[in-house]
Amino acid sequence: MREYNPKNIEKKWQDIWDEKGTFHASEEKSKPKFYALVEFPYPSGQGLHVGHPRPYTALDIVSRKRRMEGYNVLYPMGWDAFGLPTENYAIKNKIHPKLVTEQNVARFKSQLKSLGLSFDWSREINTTDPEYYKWTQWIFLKLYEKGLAYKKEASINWCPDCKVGLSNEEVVNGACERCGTEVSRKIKNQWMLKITEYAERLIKDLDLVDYIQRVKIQQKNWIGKSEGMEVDFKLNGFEEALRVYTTRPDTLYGVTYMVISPEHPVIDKLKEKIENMDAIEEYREFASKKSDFERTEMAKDKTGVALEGIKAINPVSGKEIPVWVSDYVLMSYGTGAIMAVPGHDTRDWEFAKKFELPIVEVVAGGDVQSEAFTDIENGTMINSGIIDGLSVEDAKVKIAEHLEAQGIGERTTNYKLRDWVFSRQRYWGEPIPMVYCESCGWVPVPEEELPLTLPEVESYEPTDNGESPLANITDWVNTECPKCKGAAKRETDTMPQWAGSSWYFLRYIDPANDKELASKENLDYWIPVDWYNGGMEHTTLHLLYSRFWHKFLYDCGIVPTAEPYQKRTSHGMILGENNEKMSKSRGNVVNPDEVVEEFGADTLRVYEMFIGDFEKSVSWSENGVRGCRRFLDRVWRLQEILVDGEEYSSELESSMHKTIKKVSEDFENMKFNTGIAALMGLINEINSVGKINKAEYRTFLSLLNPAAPHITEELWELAGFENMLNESPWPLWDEEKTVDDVIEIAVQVNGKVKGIISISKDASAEEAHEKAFDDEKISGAIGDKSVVKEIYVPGKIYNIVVK
Ligand code: ANZ
Ligand code: ZN
Repeated sequence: MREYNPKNIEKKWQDIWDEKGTFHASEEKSKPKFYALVEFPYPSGQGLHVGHPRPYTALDIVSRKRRMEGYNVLYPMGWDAFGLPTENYAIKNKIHPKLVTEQNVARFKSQLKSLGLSFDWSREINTTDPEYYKWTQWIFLKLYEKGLAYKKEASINWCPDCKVGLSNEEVVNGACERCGTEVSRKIKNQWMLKITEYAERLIKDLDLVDYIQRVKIQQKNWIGKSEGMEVDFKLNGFEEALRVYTTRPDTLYGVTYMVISPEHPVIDKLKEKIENMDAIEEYREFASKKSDFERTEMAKDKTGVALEGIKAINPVSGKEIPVWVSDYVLMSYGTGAIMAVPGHDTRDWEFAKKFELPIVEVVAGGDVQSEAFTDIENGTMINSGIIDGLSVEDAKVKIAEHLEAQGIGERTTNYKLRDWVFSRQRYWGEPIPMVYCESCGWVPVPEEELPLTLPEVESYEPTDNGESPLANITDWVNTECPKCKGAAKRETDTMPQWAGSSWYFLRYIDPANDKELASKENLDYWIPVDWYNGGMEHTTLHLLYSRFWHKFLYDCGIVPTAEPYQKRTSHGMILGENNEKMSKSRGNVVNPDEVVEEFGADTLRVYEMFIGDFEKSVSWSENGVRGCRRFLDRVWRLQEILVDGEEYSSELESSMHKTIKKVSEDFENMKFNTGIAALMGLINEINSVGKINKAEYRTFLSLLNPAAPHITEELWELAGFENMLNESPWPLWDEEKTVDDVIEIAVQVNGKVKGIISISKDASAEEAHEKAFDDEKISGAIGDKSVVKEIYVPGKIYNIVVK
């Protein structure tokens, strides 16, 4: 027997698969389909990280298993290649970002290939390819046509280091997601996408899909649906009322002052009457420098100025209250004005303490002078006029009806979600296909002229005043108005990196189509994606954006389903040996190439699946890698004890069925680690029996194949088995043979035998309970009486006491 040497076999099988197109999805649509998707990588200069193969191998396992089960599987891969790191590298090294991208893609691709992942490489896509971004631009034009893309002067998050506008989603704890620099504000004219129009559907349609719970929760929290009321407060001596948004109209009697945002337009309208306009202007200037994050941070000291000369009237108590300007109220949420209830809202309380404003208790139970009492959902109203003595719940309804009857309030819904800032002042992105004409305004580039390609430029560096480098290419900028044929200028902003990834899963379905983004026939067959796995860090960005675009395309009649992904799962991170995040600066980065070189791709694959619970973060362990290699060495040596036999032997029969069941179920349920552990357990048993027959060997290799495709294919060939292993059917199990020594035990209800159940002699109490309560005679005997006690004596009897 030859020794196990992955170097001799891994490349060999990869070439065979490539040559035969083994993993190409078929155009033939009679078979059931399975569309597995993993997030396509950003081809960074660092090359593949050991974190990448974890999700890729996981869905590779499922894809390989499904092919063996007879599915037509689409498991594609491509490159999300626009973006800042490449551009920054290009600027620094004076090389075109296109070349940087090409080099990085080549490296990533050869790394992925060396792992034996069963991607259909014939469908590879790249978001920076004009034939691809033609359709990204086309979708933008559709959005524009339907009124969902608009240009707006907006105060945006600005990264002074990257010189780029950021969406709220790209700001993490007040800092730029990419470079960590503190984000400031800048007024810019930006393209915006109306994702808010889809807010409700983006929440509601989560009911249609099978996402892991934490993903659904994060999506909902990000959209942030809030139900409350808008209430008008009269301003003393003025026509105009000040409208607030509140989720707690029940606390209306506890309102002791109001707060408006520094940007609130009412300030300018009341300018003449405000006695301290200088101080207000000064405060506005001060607030304009802060990001929304800084402004709303709980821990920050509260600041503000009262509007002197202005008073508001509490609409239920008739009391006069002051109006303050403070930056903890944002213009972009609700109405930009609030009614402050310091007794029951922490931020209002801090503000009231600082500026010595009255604090009134309106829900009983706390000590509002020393702390805001916020735990009030089940409280009772006090000091509250017409709602005094009511529960909070009833008070909300009564006050709402009262305000609505008087025409000074209405129930409304608000969302935290903001429209998507879609402009970037950078070079390396999709040009936004719009032209500005002095007489016609914004005019879309005609569809036939797409793709609108990036021009060649000398320098990719953004200008300091925040214009895109494209603004300097006058040849490109100056153009003709598509409408009036007069002189016009092109938009010089480009799209954000999230654009290309918002629809890429559709392009894999028909990657060479030059008439449509994908044919209807293909979309009808493949969509939705059956299983999409990706990082939790993409839950509020990419996942939300792509669901939005998909819904939009659904409304346009282009895609067949309201949701793009039927199932969404997420993997944990791989950390360094010391349990810290792997990073260059910590010097704890493990390079997958080196692991493949030393141990083989199959070992890396098995290890990454065996390392721990797929959903949890785990730390790398070289000992663990060695352990997995030893397991594969033992698999290799099974050849030595291979004997004839086309039926499972009596010694191994039950274990074979149990393992098939376990591995089949675990691989479908993301329990890759326990699936592999079952195979390790089986090999121990085989070794203690001292032989494995051909039937058993076929099954064993088939079960291990999705995780370790090279070694198993080689052993299959060495054994002289028919066909290739990946073309063989997935093994089936016989449920009865998975049950150990079944015995019958009596079930008594209040001391009388009411039924007999068949159960394994060492079944757990839960299993026994389930069997007993499933039995019609026994459940009939229990009827609607309540169970007070259950006693299970394994192998003997199950007693139920009812009353
Ligand atoms: C009175 C009140 C009493 C409030 C109370 C809360 C608790 P969510 O649930 O996040 O929607 N608010 C409204 N608009 C705001 C803005 N533009 N900037 C900052 N805060 C704003 O929060 C809604 C609550 O946040 C509203 O209900 C309002 O304060 C405040 F015991 O009104 B509440
Ligand atoms: Zn024109």
